[in-house]
Amino acid sequence: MDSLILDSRTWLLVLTGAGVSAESGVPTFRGMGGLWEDQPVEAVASPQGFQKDPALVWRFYSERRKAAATVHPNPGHEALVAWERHLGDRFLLATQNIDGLHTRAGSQRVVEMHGNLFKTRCTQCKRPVFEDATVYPNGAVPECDACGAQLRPHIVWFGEYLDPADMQRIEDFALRGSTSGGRFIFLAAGTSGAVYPAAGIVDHVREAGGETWLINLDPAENSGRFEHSVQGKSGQVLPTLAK
Ligand code: BJW
Ligand code: ZN
Repeated sequence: MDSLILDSRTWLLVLTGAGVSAESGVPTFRGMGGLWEDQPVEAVASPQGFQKDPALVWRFYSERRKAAATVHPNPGHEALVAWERHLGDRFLLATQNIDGLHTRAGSQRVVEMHGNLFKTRCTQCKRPVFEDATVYPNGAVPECDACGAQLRPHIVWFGEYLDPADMQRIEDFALRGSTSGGRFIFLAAGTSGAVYPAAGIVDHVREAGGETWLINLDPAENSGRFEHSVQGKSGQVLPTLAK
């Protein structure tokens, strides 16, 4: 197996997906067949789905809040914390996961590209996003204290734009890494490479001359675009990968 060399000239951008939380007991997206209660996830994870049936959407996220509150980070999360300690500002973790497990494990330089399951925001007013682990009772749609409008989960749904500040942070890091004169490495773990813009990061990194790695249990949709590929569970591979 190739090893990943992390030395004093290495810049490392990591992208994680649902597979990294699988060993903690969080079901992956495509593992569920992209279905929830027999309907496509897009029906509950889209602005159209929320407009049509906000109570159903809140039930979906309330159930996931309940489940995610009982799980714990695994050795894959912990390996990323150790790499960050070693590399400091030459490390950035972009995660598609909304379960907050990276932060709970101790990762600090984290961009939550698709939002956070334990945050809520107003659909209408400028009230800031707030921490919220509430499991709303069946059929309930919470309302904003400031303006009375419906509240929604702070999640990036299908067809919604990612926060431009998050994308900027990833791009800035990639630019600094690729022009540093050192080695710029991009490593994706536990992601099927099916959802954009995350699935396209590998192409940008290669254009910028970076080295690319994929750690995944099954072949990903964008597997062929990575130079190094290790098939396996992230909780087993990540802790032994770096030299
Ligand atoms: C393990 C493991 C173990 C298991 N160890 N591995 C370009 C082309 C075509 C379409 C588009 C495009 N650009 C944008 C789009 C539209 C869309 C999109 O990408 N659609 C695709 C389906 C084609 N993208 C968007 O809508 C994005 N917005 C956007 O681009 O705005 C601009 C725009 C607007 C309108 C039109 C066009 C552009 C936003 C995407 C946000 C996605 N959000 C979701 C839902 C969040 C809600 C929620 O969680 O409730 O985020 S989608 C869902 O997929 C979730 C995940 O974060 C995301 C990625 O999934 P991930 O993490 O890869 O998980 P899985 O389950 O797919 O894979 C797990 C993998 O792990 C598997 O491969 C296993 O083998 C592996 N594994 N155990 C290691 N132990
Ligand atoms: Zn409001």
